[in-house]
Amino acid sequence: MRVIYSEDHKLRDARTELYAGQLVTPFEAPFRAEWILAAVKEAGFADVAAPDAHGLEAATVWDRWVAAGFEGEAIANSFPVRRTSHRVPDNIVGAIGHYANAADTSITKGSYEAAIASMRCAITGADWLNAGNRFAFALCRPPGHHAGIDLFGGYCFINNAGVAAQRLIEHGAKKIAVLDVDFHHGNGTQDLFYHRGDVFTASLHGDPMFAFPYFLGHADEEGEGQGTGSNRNYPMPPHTPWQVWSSALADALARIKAFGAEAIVVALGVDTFERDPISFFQLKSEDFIRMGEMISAAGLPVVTCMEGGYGVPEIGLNVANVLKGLEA
Ligand code: SP5
Ligand code: ZN
Repeated sequence: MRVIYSEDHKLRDARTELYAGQLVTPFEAPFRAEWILAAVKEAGFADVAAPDAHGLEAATVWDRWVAAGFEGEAIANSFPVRRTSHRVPDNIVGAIGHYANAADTSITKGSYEAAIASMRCAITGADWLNAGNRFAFALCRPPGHHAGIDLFGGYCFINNAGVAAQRLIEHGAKKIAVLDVDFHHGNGTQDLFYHRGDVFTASLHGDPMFAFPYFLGHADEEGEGQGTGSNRNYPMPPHTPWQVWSSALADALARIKAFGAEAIVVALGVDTFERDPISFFQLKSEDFIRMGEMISAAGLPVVTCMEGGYGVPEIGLNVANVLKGLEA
């Protein structure tokens, strides 16, 4: 298992998240990646490498926000919804709203650079598979699975797992699967591949009737056009335990095999943990070992990209347990 990690994740260190009507310290914070890195090393995963360099274009959002004279972090408060125009406003508040799918994610100085570093980890992880290896763990931070084609939000800016899948396709794979086990629906990833037949997307998550991202993730979303049948959602209710969750995983893996995927990109959130502060499933630390074992039993190369998992010290152990299960 190669672990790919960049210190540049620390450039994403927002002070504010809009949560419960208040600006709170963000759940998605630098300690997460540090705790996870420490735990995977502690568990014996010592092959840690930096990501390769990949293009960095200039981003202007933060500079435009500062130039507007605003003192807080950049958060949109107005959005295109029903019966509105698709034009991108010149005004920076409107422009951010145009590209946002949630207002929980403040943009800050350095956020873009961190997002690019996170994406580089995913690309380097995919390339580890392209070089003929079976397992890579891209310790991506910030996460990516809520980032759509032209949308950010849910703590995500660039869809790292989606980029990894595309990298595998561009290296010659005909069919790839993205398996999203984060507590939240992978709405961004679904958006990226919804009309494509070469990438199967499956997401196991809190039912959007009760959980973020609320507006996508229902069981009847199956893909469209060329992508018909290549998206599968497993929405599950509050308090879902491993016994129920794992039968959804078994179904997803069977469909990934039937689809003919040549590799799996796992979008790994450990916010399914019973004590996660913003989620409502009941997985225990030892369940994450079983999760890794089940995914491994599909017999395919696996690049795992880090997504969510918050607040509690167990996030590191839970990630390490998935990696252990994969290699078992
Ligand atoms: C990558 C990822 O896991 N993103 C999640 C973003 C969730 N942001 C909104 C959080 C709202 C949570 N509300 C839960 C109430 C718990 N009492
Ligand atoms: Zn999540």
